[in-house]
Amino acid sequence: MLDQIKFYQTGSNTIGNRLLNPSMRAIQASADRPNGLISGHRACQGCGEALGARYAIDAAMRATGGKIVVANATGCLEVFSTPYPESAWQLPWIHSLFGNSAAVGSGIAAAMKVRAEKNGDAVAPRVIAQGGDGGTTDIGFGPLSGMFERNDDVLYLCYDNEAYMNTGVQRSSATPPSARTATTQLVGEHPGADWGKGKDVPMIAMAHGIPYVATATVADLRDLEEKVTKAMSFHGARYIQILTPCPLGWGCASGVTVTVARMAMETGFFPVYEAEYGKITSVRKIRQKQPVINYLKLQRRYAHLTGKKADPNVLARLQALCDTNIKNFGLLGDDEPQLTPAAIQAYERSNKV
Ligand SMILES: Cc1ncc(C[n+]2csc(CCOP(=O)(O)OP(=O)(O)O)c2C)c(N)n1
Ligand code: SF4
Ligand SMILES: [Mg+2]
Repeated sequence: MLDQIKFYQTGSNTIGNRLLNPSMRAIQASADRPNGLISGHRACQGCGEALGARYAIDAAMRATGGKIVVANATGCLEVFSTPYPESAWQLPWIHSLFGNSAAVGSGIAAAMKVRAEKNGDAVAPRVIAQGGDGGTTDIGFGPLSGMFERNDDVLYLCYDNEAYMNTGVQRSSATPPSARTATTQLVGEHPGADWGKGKDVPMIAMAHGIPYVATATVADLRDLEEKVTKAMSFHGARYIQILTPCPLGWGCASGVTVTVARMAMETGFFPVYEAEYGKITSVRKIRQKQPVINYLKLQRRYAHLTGKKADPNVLARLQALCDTNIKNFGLLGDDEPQLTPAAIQAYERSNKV
């Protein structure tokens, strides 16, 4: 038992609340509070993923009376929360492979259902599968689509930081165009990530017609909590994609994580909405519309677009992308969303101009 809290790495015995005398544990570690992810993890300062996971999982715990099991894909969230032999999770939690957390979630949900039926339990524990954007939009995409198609009783949470952060900031299918990553360098005629590539997984999830799909950001944590709570009121496949800025990969100060996420919403860069059975049911309106440059200039991954040598055509293209989102999702004033499931493909194409 350690008797002194240290907030720095000390080999394999780095501090974890579970190793501390109960009187020394952080208040968040109290068994009476629904704190799924507690102190002792090793996320970078200002990590949007740690913030998002904390609020999302706590909301799910509250909604289910603590009866949840979480399957977590490989990625920053898994790595920083479970430094062997410790864990910062205070709930049943399993590390799947990088690409199969949706499949592991599906399997657990099936097993829980059978067990509850056998035992005559009124309710079975609920299941959450989660992962980063790489694990979700790329390598885990097949199992995720299978989970949607079978309508398995799993809530999938994608923590979207728009690249493979844990392995050194490589491009994923969620990396926005023109962003610099380790694999989309500032070279050639079109520096940064290519245009015309990538996947809009919330839209793809909607096209599966599953009960509930939503997007959220860490700039509006109450909205995130409400969406997770609502997701837990449905059975069947559900999907929430949470924009979680990564100070390291995005090149922003650790103190502006929430500001950057808010700017992603206020520019229309990241539309925030929810949908039931393939139809948009609500959108989070822009409160104070911002030009895209105000979002870009907070991040060094876009430094080539904010200095004197910035290409005005690329900036205009990024602004057009935001404007298209604003129009399609009805993000301003009393505008209605224009997207229907049938229009999703057209939307996909229009965002790739
Ligand atoms: C099959 C397989 N391929 C590659 C890896 C290496 N790997 C571990 S984490 C990771 C990146 C995760 O990116 P993402 O899912 O976006 O999560 P983030 O770290 O950004 O939160 C990769 C490529 C692996 N663990 N397993
Ligand atoms: S690299 Fe990014 S996602 Fe990973 S722990 Fe650090 S801030 Fe979080
Ligand atoms: Mg990622």
